[in-house]
Amino acid sequence: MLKRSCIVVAGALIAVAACTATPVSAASVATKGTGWKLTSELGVTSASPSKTYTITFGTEAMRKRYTPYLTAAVSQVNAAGLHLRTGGVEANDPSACGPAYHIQFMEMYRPLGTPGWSQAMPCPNQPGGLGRGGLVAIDSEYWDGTWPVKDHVLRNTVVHEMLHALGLDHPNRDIDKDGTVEPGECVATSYGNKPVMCSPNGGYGTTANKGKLLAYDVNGIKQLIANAKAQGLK
Ligand SMILES: [Ca+2]
Ligand SMILES: [Zn+2]
Repeated sequence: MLKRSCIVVAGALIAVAACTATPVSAASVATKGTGWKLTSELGVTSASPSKTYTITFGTEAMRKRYTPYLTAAVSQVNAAGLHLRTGGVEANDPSACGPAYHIQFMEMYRPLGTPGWSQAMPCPNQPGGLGRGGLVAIDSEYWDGTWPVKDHVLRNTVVHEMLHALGLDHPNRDIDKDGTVEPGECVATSYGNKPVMCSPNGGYGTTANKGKLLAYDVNGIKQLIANAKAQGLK
């Protein structure tokens, strides 16, 4: 089974992220709701209503590989009020954030050290909690034949990680009240579909909808923008 994680990419960034989250103080800022959760732990709870976030890729091969997987999700994010586009090739460093409002895709062999795990995070602890992009490290094992992944899982994973970089966290919660938040324990639609941000392996399984956000995830994006506006962040 494919697994995913949201916490860290590597190096210096980890220490910052793990140790010093900026508290959210404004009463008007909401950080979680039904089927969505924002990245309060990393100090990112808003997204700019005016800037455009650009997804870039470490190589041309990656750009060609991932852009089609992201197209539908990018449209949905824009429809929700967050300006997002796929861009070109850009050098990146897994231990540091890139240019402002960039989401940098890279491939790494087991970025978390665990087979099948990919990772992503927003640049942590931004002023006012306003996200400025982040880093995505896709496990290279999906592509070298050592970790076969179903197509819909792969597409959902790529979108899931991108949304982490924008500021969405896992919405898993203890629905069955057994005292533990379990893998896959997320709200679901009447058809059994869970948020693409549900960990692990959320999102639609159908050909028509793989790689798309559910309404739960869209509500999270909308809240990132609403939180910025509520605080007067541009
Ligand atoms: Ca539980
Ligand atoms: Zn995740």
